[in-house]
Amino acid sequence: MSTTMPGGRRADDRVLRRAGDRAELRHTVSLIVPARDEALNIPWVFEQIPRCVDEVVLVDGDSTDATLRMASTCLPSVRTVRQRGTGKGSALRTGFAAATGEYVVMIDADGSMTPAEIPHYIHFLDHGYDFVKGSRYLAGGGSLDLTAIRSAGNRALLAVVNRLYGARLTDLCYGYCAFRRSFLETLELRATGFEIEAEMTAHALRKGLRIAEVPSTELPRRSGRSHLHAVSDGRRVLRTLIAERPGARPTQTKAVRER
Ligand SMILES: Nc1nc2c(ncn2[C@@H]2O[C@H](COP(=O)(O)OP(=O)(O)O)[C@@H](O)[C@H]2O)c(=O)[nH]1
Ligand SMILES: [Mg+2]
Repeated sequence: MSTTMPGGRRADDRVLRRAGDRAELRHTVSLIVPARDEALNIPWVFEQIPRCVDEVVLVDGDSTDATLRMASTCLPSVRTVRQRGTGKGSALRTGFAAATGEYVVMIDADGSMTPAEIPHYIHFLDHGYDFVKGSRYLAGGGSLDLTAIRSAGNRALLAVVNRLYGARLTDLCYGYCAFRRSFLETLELRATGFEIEAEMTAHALRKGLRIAEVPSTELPRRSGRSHLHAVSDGRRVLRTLIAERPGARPTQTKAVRER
């Protein structure tokens, strides 16, 4: 028998298992931050990291400025690792391999992504999704950083991924993502450059991971210049999407991976 509590709640509501109870379990979170010459931007990013993050791994790409010193001054508990290989993709893969949290979130170090959004990504992982990607095109998101050429390229590549993989995504080339670390091997990441974000999405789709998109607002990088080259990096993304498409012959996949 249950007794009625103030507000109409029943006493045994406290012990019954309810839908959504699993979300009460707290999972550990690693934040991976690839950085190459971002000393001036790191303080803005690090001072906003929310409490739900247990570990911050900064992956340095042979910075020639004070990136490493700035990182450990702003956040003494930061783990800094030197990337293996070159490019953002190599940096992220180095960071993923070093992560210890159950959830892995990746964020840029240039101040274009707001750390306050991290709990939105965690929310979807807590509720059963495996791979969560930010979208600048969902209602509630946006970009102040996309140039006309980048926006056109992103839309064209998005159309390719949706067509080849039978998906209905709203964004593709955006590096604010989160996933369960238990799926790291499943994701089979090999990309070295900026095509890593497309490779992650392509493999998540191909392997049947449960994918969610969350609205995200991209701000202009706070200082310094982008390391991305719209045309050559766009081409790498396209080659990756074609080579990794469902049903592609392994020989084709191998050819692109070895380029
Ligand atoms: N470790 C490392 N980080 C990189 C490399 N290339 C870019 N990044 C970082 O990746 C993030 C995104 O790069 P960015 O140049 O802003 O590219 P964009 O946002 O596409 O214009 C930033 O935090 C960069 O510092 C690299 O080769 N190594
Ligand atoms: Mg940027």
